[in-house]
Amino acid sequence: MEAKSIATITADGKFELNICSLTEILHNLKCRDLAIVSMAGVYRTGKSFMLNFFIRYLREKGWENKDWFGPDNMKIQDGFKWKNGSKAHTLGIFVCPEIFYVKKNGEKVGVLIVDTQGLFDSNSSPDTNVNLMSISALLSSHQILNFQRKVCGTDLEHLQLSLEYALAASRSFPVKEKSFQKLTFLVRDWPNPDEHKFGQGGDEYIDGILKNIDPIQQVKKSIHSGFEHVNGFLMCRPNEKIDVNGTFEDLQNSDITGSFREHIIMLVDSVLNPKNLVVKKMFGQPISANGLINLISEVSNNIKSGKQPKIETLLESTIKANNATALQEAVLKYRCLLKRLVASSLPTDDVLRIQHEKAIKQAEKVFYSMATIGTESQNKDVWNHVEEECKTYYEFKKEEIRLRKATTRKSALEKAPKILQW
Ligand SMILES: Nc1nc2c(ncn2[C@@H]2O[C@H](COP(=O)(O)OP(=O)(O)O)[C@@H](O)[C@H]2O)c(=O)[nH]1
Ligand SMILES: [Mg+2]
Repeated sequence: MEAKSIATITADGKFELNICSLTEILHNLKCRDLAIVSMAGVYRTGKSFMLNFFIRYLREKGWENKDWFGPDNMKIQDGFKWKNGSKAHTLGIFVCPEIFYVKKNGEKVGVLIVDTQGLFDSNSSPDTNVNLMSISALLSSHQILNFQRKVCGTDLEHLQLSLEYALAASRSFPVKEKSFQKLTFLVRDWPNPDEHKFGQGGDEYIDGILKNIDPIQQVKKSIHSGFEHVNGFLMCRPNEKIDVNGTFEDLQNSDITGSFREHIIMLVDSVLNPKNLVVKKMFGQPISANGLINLISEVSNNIKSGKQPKIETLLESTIKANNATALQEAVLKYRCLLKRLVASSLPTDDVLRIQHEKAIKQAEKVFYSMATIGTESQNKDVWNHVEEECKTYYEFKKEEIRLRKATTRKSALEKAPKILQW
């Protein structure tokens, strides 16, 4: 299986979104909630390498299977291939087309793994960086930024530009929740374990950076007002066999040794164990797959026309997509309830009307449990549409029952003489 590209940087440095492949992947989604983990960073810093372990953990259900890492002779690249390289066609956002299902608090959640290649790359223009980072952040519920040895100020400046959306959101709307959810700074080959220990020592390290360095004060503000949770993770250096100058195609489990292996296991569990997974939300509300596609298309259209997408537009399209899903679900609920009654009997007009009234109440419950982000009047407008659709269906069923009753009467009359003849 190969990664699917959902955004690429063309040879002349333009940013192109391929929304169809995202739609294709999400089309088969078998649940409502999504957790989207995205790893972004400079080329050749071990991102794809690490994501292979993410996929293995999900496939092997690592949270309940202590042998998920597999036998010594298992290849690192086992059954899944990320695009490698620094050429234009390998820069962009890639998604593992397999959605992994896990149970979190009793609910089914679909997990999607995303690899963002070329962020903060010296070859990419600042605009490209902003676009890549924005799409990656909008798409994901957990954004992991991968760095070599340290987190530098210039990287954070790029980051700050793309977090302007989040800032704008908190200023323009009475939405209390932050736009984005979790941001992890992952540092590879961390050289100073005496200062900050490997693994969770990354939390203090990141706190220190965000606190102390003056020129990036604005970054600190953007990050804290944009993301609900910010943390860090420091990885130790692997053995010489695993080297940034080589490839990992021929490497196998036995090459991943000691502390490096321990920290891979620790990191993967801290991100993907269902109890740690972050369900994707937008403005504090879970967002449907449709909503997400709608949102990304909106951003893509804005990028194409050279504009930075405005947060107002994003919020509007999130509300629209969310309400459209609420409408569909409410009408579906209504239809199911009515169908169930009609399938088993030919009810009288009165019985049908009573069932219609009950079903409308149920549909209303479904609708308002989902339509939670729009204003009262926006939601009321959409609810009126639900009511109209339900009424049309009710009239249709009423007519159907009338016709079926007439047919039954007719055939009973036709059969009657035959029975008499017996
Ligand atoms: N020094 C070092 N090299 C790594 C690490 N993880 C993976 N590598 C190696 O770095 C090279 C590039 O890895 P890759 O995952 O393709 O990088 P990407 O371009 O960021 O996706 C491969 O040869 C990996 O084996 C790490 O933590 N430290
Ligand atoms: Mg890669």
